[in-house]
Amino acid sequence: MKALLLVDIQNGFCPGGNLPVAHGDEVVAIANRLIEDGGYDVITASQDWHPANHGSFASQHAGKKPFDMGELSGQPQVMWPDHCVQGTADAEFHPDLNVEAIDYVQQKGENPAVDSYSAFRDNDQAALTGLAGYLRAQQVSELDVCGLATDYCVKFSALDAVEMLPGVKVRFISDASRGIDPEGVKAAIEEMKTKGVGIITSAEILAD
Ligand code: VGL
Ligand code: ZN
Repeated sequence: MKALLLVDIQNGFCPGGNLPVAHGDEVVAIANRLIEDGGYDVITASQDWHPANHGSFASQHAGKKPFDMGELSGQPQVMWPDHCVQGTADAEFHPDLNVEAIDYVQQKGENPAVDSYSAFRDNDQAALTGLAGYLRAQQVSELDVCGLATDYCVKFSALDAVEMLPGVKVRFISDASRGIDPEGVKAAIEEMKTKGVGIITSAEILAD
């Protein structure tokens, strides 16, 4: 079975959102085309879903501004602007995303004491989400990953897929993804390549 994982295609990461990724909204049309014509058996999506007091928010740390480095439960942590707070418009999927086609939504980042870039587990790797179990139950053998942001949640999700789903072929769809920091995006793509993630474009998938 072939699966698609759409990472965090939410208002908060699109222009006008609280943690906007440049041109983040441009992935929506490509994601919809992949859903429609990508030949996938299973469509999954992750949703960053933070409580208002999440510890990754600079607002929760005296003297910290967004994008400063700080600490969360003893680990280095980027201090983010408040974003994707549960129940707010910022946390909703982009309004043009074909959400009816999504078979499984994995919410993440609900524990205020740890961040969760990966759709598979928290950053401290202690608590797992249900996504790996779901994909195993669906007997998925190929997983394509795309969305927002390449240098954070997309990268960590793809790397965890390689590690947690042995035997599954994992690919990153570059044109269906956008990142926060251009240097970070380059490094993320190099790291994914090195660690066994295939790098492809949507054209290669849609041409098959
Ligand atoms: C993300 C930073 C904080 C992401 C989520 O979706 O890449 N980045 N929370
Ligand atoms: Zn977040």
